[in-house]
Amino acid sequence: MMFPDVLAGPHVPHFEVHFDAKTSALSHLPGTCRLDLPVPGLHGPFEEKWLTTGAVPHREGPFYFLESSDHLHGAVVVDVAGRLEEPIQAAYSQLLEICTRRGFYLHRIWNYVPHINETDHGLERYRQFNLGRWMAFEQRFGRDLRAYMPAASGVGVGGSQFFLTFIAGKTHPVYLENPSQVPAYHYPSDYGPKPPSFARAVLVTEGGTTTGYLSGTASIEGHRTVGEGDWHTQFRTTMHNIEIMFDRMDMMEALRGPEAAAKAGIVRRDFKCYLRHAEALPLIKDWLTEELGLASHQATFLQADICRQELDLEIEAVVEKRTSGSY
Ligand code: 3EB
Repeated sequence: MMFPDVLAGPHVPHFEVHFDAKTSALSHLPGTCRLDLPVPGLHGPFEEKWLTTGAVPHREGPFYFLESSDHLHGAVVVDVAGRLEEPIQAAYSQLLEICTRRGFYLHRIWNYVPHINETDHGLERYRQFNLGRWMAFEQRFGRDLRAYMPAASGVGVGGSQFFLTFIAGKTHPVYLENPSQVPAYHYPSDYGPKPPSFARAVLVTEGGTTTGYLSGTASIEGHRTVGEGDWHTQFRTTMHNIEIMFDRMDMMEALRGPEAAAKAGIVRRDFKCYLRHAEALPLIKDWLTEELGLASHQATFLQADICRQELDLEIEAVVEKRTSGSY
């Protein structure tokens, strides 16, 4: 089980992500695993702590992770100077191998792709990444590959290192799609030789709570970008997609302010917003916190390039709801 911080003492093993780091680092201490990510912070908490009771640190090749009886939680840093296909396929193959051999399903992945919108050797780097990732899923799962795709985010980062953090669990999750968007794994080849490998959201029910992982959500309808050059339209379209997904997750109250959320048993609602342009922060921060009834410190805003050149923002969420027991 992963518990909110407040319930646990300092001795509980945890995986930490520190955004806005000057330099990258992936390290182990007894009972902790820590990734320092050089993704610039714009606002809100830049530290994430995921508690994993009873977990033990492991290292396999370049992967560092904590393993408990029901979860894996970890990260990898890969140097990628040239084309991305091969190193990404290798990293994903190893991750899928680690999970499968130990009996875990991937629930959520965060990808940070260096210079994501740049083209080298005739193919945009995000498309190179998609190709390598897809090949790894296909090699592991064959024709069934789409049935194993986790919720994910994929955004840009500077430098020449690829970063990935992941959560896997023993529970086979429920995978959800958005009926107003083409599933990303069915995007047509206009968006690259192989589509992105992720589900729009994943639901995991265990120990009396349901955790919903909402993938990075952007201003896309069908498979087309909506509102190029228009932050307000992009924000409204993104929120509309989020509402559709929260409805499907049975988590609508998580969008309706603290009282309604608490009353419905929502015990966690963490939103993260990636902005291509730091100048968009004041507007988008006001719109998002207003819309969700959040205090401004309750959402994290990071500066990152988004996987499509025309997109200026992407929003993701982790929500948790008590589904049994009294509250
Ligand atoms: C989209 O809907 C926007 O490549 O893993 C969102 C979440 C996006 C994850 C990924 C990409 C990814 O296609 C981009």
